[in-house]
Amino acid sequence: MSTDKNEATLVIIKPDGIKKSLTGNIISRLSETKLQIIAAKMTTISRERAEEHYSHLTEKPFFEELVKYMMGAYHTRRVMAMVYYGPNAISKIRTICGATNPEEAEPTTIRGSYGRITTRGVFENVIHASESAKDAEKEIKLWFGPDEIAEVKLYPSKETTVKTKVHIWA
Ligand code: IDP
Ligand code: MG
Repeated sequence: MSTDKNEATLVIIKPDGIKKSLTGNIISRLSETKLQIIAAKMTTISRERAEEHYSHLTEKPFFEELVKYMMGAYHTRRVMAMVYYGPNAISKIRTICGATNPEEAEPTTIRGSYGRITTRGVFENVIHASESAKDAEKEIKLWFGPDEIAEVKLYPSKETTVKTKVHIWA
């Protein structure tokens, strides 16, 4: 019997990945894992969300450039966010992504194939993937609400009624 634990992990195709038309290619590579995609959306990142997503890096000299990169200052404002789910999802996805520094990443990994280091000093490495179950929970909750996740109940949630303005088709 397999002892592999089902895990969820957050994947973001970063603005350079979108701009370079790598979306399909990246999803094809990640499908090698046989994991399930249980949430997916195209969205844009506010400064607040970018800063919160990378809150562990606020002291780094490249933090401001990283936030600008993620907000789309150099490519496009769109990113694609997804939740992958299944046995050992976190390490399976990280392995295909490759090392943080694209110059050190294995050439066959996504970051090794498509990443670059900019003259502004940021690793533009086309994809984000959660590093641990704790990070994944923080990140998934930052990017998705419970109703956006299909089929799997990942974390405790509660029902509430909200009165809010939304756009509908005119
Ligand atoms: P990870 O994305 O592999 O989990 P983190 O240390 O969490 O790596 O860093 C988040 C992002 O910040 C990286 O994906 C990369 O875009 C950028 N980054 C990390 N370390 C450096 C660095 O030393 N120089 C420039 N950019 C970096
Ligand atoms: Mg990280």
